[in-house]
Amino acid sequence: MSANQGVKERTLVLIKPDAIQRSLIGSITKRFESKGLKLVGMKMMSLDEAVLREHYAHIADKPFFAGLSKFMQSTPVVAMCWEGLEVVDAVRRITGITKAREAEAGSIRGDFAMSVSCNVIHASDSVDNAEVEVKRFFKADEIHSYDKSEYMHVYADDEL
Ligand code: IDP
Ligand code: MG
Repeated sequence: MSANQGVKERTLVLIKPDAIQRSLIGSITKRFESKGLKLVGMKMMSLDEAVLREHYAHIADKPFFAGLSKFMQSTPVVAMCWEGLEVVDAVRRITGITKAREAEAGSIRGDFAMSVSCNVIHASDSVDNAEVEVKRFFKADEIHSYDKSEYMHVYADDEL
């Protein structure tokens, strides 16, 4: 890997069961690719109650958690790790707000979803949480390093 493609920042995205059922995996992944982000990890996996309690610890005591947990276990999810400059913030902007029917047009939730709970993807909300979440869903050898030839057109020299 060349020096100018060193790791910038990584974030976790989960494609949720509503998107799996609605055949949106390709459309959603395309949004991140088109933005210029580098895909460094990707797998389909089934989540259990334990990992969901950990992942959603901040809302595990809410009345909707049981329903959310059931929903998140209703199909496998697609876990993705994306890399880029200030990528955590960039991906949250592309994702849109939690209540999808009010999410900005052009965002993934704004364009593909209507629900608060079935809002098609999860995205890490801070750099610190992203680091923890990537480790929660990926083993070290499931995250890949490689040069992406388009980087020289995605970023200016002083950003690389
Ligand atoms: P976020 O996904 O936009 O970061 P969080 O507040 O972290 O939103 O909530 C995690 C997930 O929990 C949401 O994406 C959604 O699926 C679900 N959720 C959040 N609030 C509600 C609610 O009020 N009712 C039902 N589900 C909710
Ligand atoms: Mg969140």
